[in-house]
Amino acid sequence: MSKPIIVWLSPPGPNPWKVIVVLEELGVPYEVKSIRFEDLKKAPFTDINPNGRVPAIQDPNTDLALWESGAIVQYLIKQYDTKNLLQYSDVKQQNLCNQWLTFQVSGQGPYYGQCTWFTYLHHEKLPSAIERYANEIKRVLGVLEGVLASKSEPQWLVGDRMTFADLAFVPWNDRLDAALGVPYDEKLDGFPHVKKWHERMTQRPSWVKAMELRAELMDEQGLDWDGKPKGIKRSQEL
Ligand SMILES: N[C@@H](CCC(=O)N[C@@H](CS)C(=O)NCC(=O)O)C(=O)O
Repeated sequence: MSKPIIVWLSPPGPNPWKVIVVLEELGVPYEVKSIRFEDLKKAPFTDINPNGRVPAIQDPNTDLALWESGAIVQYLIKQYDTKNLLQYSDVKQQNLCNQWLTFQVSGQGPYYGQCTWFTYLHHEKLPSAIERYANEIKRVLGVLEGVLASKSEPQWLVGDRMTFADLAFVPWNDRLDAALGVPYDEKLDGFPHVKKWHERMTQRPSWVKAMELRAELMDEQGLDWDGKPKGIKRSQEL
């Protein structure tokens, strides 16, 4: 049995949950270091990730510290997915999985993140910025919808089974309600294939366990599900 991998995370942010869900799927032991957003740009975390963003991992089995969720997922797959549970062994499908992971880290996460920022956190209401990022989210969802719709059941991004490429999209798609300011159950309305694909993954024990852990860690930091301090109802009260 390998020694637990240390995962640095801040519970409200979606990116670390990509790493947790992959570790859960692979059954790799891990330990969480949960830190507050305001401590991300300070030591000791910046000694691990000079960019001050989560996730980051430290793997005592290989003496490797790594940051950037895409690099971490690729590492975990290479090092710990010895039975090809979340990947394929042939070069074509391997690289298609990497393509989707790269699209997720560069084309999904940043746009969803910016939309959330301009919707809730920016000091000025800038409708044109919110509109730009909301439109980009819809465009990204449209790309996923078209690709999934063209596949035969069960629909996955690559081949005929779930891989790390599919799982990588879950955390940000699950927070679409916050990014778009819509009810949780309506966040994927208009994208039926994405919705089914997303729900197939969020019903898995790996995601359920990850979200139970998130709830626990949010509670520990006095935060509600949406990241606001407990007791605050609207972002204007912050
Ligand atoms: N490209 C990075 C993005 C990481 C990222 O932005 N993480 C957010 C949490 S989801 C964060 O640390 N935000 C803190 C900040 O913006 O200061 C990755 O995929 O790991």
